[in-house]
Amino acid sequence: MKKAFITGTTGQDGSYLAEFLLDKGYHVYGLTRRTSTQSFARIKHLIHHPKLTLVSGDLIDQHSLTYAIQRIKPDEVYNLAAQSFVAASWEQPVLTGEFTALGVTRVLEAVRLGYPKAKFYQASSSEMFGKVREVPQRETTPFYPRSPYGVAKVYGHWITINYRESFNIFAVSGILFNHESPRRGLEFVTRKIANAVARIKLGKQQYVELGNLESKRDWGYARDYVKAMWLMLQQDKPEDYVIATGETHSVKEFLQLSCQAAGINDWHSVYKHNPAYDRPAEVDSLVGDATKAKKKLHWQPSISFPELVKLMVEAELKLEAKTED
Ligand code: NAP
Ligand code: F7E
Repeated sequence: MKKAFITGTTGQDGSYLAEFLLDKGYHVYGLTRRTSTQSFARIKHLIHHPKLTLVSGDLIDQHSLTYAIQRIKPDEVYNLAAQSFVAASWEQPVLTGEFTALGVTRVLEAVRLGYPKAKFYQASSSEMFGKVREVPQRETTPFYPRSPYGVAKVYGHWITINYRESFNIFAVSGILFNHESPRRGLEFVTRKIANAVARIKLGKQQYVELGNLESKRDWGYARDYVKAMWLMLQQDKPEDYVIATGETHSVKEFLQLSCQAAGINDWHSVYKHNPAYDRPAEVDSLVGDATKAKKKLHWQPSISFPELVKLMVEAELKLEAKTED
């Protein structure tokens, strides 16, 4: 039986990846950090699974990581934990660097010292492309990050490549473009819109306050993206891959389609601009070229952009209908 160690198990991607690997028969060891209230909402349906073991630790605690990997001897390590909210990275730039940048080195050190045979996956991000140097963005496009988060991810990306080249570790970096789902954090724009639109439809809220409606992202479905992570670790050679749909859409389009999906005729009537959500430096437009992943991993997205929006709005309508404020 294969063993996988996931950091960030309680997050959007970690929860889908844990499900995916458990379905494949893996024993999954999920790193969780101690908090005064538990953050297990996304994995509550898995908690009693006989092949899921939660392991206590933190990305800033080297010993907890090295000890876990020494003990578990996992075949695969997925480093998904991070301070992942771009807007918060201007408010907490040092913490973002600790978790999202140096945290990667700590997990790599744990692999190097604890079990160097493990294959390692790093959750790199399209935010590294920032002020884009090429359209669409691919594995060879130069980086120009626009936030402390993006800068931290560039560090994580290169230290992963460095450990591959220095220590011969099977370390890969997946450059994933935005991927969404009903398990997305409520602070991210897609879930924020889907949730607000559902609440407006049900009469629980009047409007949604947003920042820049013109920014464009290449949005895919999180379930498809965790499969790509696994595929990268099943290859003969460790290589880096861009994972994206190849389509770009604006925040405005996401809002319009969400309103349509909820049966709200005029999106203007439910939207207000709030400059508090504008960013000090914006990433205006991203669109990825996943040709390499399609060719070598035989990976492709399973749902379209309108289907993703509909799926998210329908999930919020169900959720909001059964919860009281
Ligand atoms: P997410 O929902 O924000 O989950 C982040 C996870 O990291 C949570 O489980 C969180 O634990 C954990 N974590 C944060 N700080 C930690 C620390 N110091 N020690 C241990 N665990 C810690 O993020 P996501 O959307 O699933 O993304 C997964 C990874 O992919 C992240 O590295 C993100 O930066 C990257 N990424 C995401 C996207 C995307 O579109 N989703 C695209 C490209 C790259 P708690 O539950 O305790 O907070
Ligand atoms: O913003 C604009 C905002 O916070 C998307 C993370 O998973 O994907 C994510 O980063 C866009 C930006 O995601 C609001 O200015 C307008 O242009 O949903 P977001 P993100 O910053 O693209 C990448 C790939 C990651 O790696 C990250 O971890 O939407 N926007 N109005 C807004 N954004 C938010 N959050 N809230 C607003 O009200």
